[in-house]
Amino acid sequence: MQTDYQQNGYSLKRQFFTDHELDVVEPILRRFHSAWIEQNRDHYNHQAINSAYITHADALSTPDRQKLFNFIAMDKLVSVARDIIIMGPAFMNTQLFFNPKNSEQKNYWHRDIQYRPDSVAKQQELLKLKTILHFRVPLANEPGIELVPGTHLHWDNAQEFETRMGESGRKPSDDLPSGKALALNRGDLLVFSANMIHRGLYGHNRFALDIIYSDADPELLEFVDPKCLPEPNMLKKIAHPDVFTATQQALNLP
Ligand SMILES: O=C(O)CCC(=O)C(=O)O
Repeated sequence: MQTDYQQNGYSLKRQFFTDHELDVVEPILRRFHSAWIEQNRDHYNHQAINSAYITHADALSTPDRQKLFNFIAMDKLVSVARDIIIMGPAFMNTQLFFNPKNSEQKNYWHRDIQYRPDSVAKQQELLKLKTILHFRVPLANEPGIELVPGTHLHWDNAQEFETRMGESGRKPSDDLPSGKALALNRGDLLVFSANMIHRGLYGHNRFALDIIYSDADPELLEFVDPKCLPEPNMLKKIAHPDVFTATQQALNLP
């Protein structure tokens, strides 16, 4: 029998995290966010909806990084990642998603692979070969994510493609009849393929951590900043250090 993920490209697990688990990391993420806004004021004021590289050695104190790494590689989360990436997931990055400052700003349908410098033919080929997963961890209730089920494996129909590309009079924010909106609550976990057609739904006080895991593939991991990975003494305290060492090995890092 196919799993939810295999069939639809996503898996939604309600009340996956305890309050305590979230309470440990939320203050760290909020501190990061305040500092990030200070350093990126112009971008934040004009269009930002996310930040990244939260685990960078220059971004957090050592105890805060350790707590965040412990969260990212906790047993039950890595177990979900392993069920999907059977060969073993590799840590790619982290992102924080928040509302645009301008409440009129529109969201946009996309596949993450469309931002790579690959032809459409190559993107279609990559779809079936490479897995990148977003683990969305909402810290507050949010309108969530809208996605087009099954598009982790199949290409767009004409309307989906024109919308995503903003062609033939369509805008990337136009509704798609094939879209499925998944409202999320604090405590839920949504795992979805970065390859599939999706868009963020802005509103409420959204503040979500996305943990990104992928195949241990150097091509996918090429933009990993080594300073976002745990140092050897931190690895020893993590439940599943292999998700980080997989990244180091794929990139031939010391
Ligand atoms: O939540 C959003 O604004 C977009 C999310 C997204 O595109 C992603 O996680 O790849």
